[in-house]
Amino acid sequence: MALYSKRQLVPTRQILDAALAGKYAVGAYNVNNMELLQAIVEAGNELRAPLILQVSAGARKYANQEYLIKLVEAALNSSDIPISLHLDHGEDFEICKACVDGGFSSVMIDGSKHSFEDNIALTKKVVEYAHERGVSVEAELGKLAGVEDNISVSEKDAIYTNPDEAAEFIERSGCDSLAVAIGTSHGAFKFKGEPKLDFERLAEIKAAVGKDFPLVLHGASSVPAELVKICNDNGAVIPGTMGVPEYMFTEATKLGVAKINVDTDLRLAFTGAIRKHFAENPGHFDPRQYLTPARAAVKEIVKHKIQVFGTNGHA
Ligand code: TD4
Ligand code: CA
Ligand code: ZN
Repeated sequence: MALYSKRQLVPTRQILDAALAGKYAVGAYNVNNMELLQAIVEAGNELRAPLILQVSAGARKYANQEYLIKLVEAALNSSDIPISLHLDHGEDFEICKACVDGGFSSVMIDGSKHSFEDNIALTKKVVEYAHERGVSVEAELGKLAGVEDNISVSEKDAIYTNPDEAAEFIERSGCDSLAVAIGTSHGAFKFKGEPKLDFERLAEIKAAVGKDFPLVLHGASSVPAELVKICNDNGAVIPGTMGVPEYMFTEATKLGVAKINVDTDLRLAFTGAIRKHFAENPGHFDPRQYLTPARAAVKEIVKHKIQVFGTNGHA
């Protein structure tokens, strides 16, 4: 379905194919309100970077899908970079259908909690509905569980993505991209001890699925110490954080990762700026006063991500 904007969304698979060909990755940034969206789109515009905007079930519940679509229409009209709109972690056919019908350019069906066969069947059903309407589909195989430092080989085999299964899954489901489990997890507490991703496994997955198939890295926030410090220096209590070190994205991108999901870092930037503003201006109560620096902080972190992922200059 077309949006009511002068400019239209770009199919996500098109953005990902260009990223694979150009050997860079595209950040997928979670959108929950107007300020986050404006920050992300301004960053992409300034650095000439294609963008994937993603909306979770939680975002739909918080903001209402219709409001978010209208905001994205406004963003399209105030930018000239390729933008796609993606459903993040759709858990059943119905939510995927609602987003396809609403005009999204891709949906994720997250069937990772189901058996291999049930995940294939569910993904295939979403693919059939979405492809008929020009919408691409991301699927997930393996579990993004919080990972301990000393995870054993047999535990890894149980939760991480199996390369041969990945190839079979893609072949049978027809999905356009695949989220892989190689040691990342959502949130601000990703590792105990040394951060470690299973790049050997990622290389095997890439070899099994082929070099032209885009892989997706979830739970990819870096949780920068500076951002956590701004929060904690201004009243927050967020100890023991750890994210994915930035140097790892170069390796991941070489091994077929074309989409990198970032939410936590945006939350930290937004919240830190608000906390700092209130600490310095206890008398303020106009939302525009504290949301202006919050929006600026998110724009700055997104610009940084764009440079780390190598997305700049590709729009
Ligand atoms: O898929 N995501 C974003 C997860 C969004 C959280 O869902 P709710 O909006 O429902 O709370 C990621 O992979 C982001 O990973 P990150 O490392 O940023 O946590
Ligand atoms: Ca999942
Ligand atoms: Zn995710």
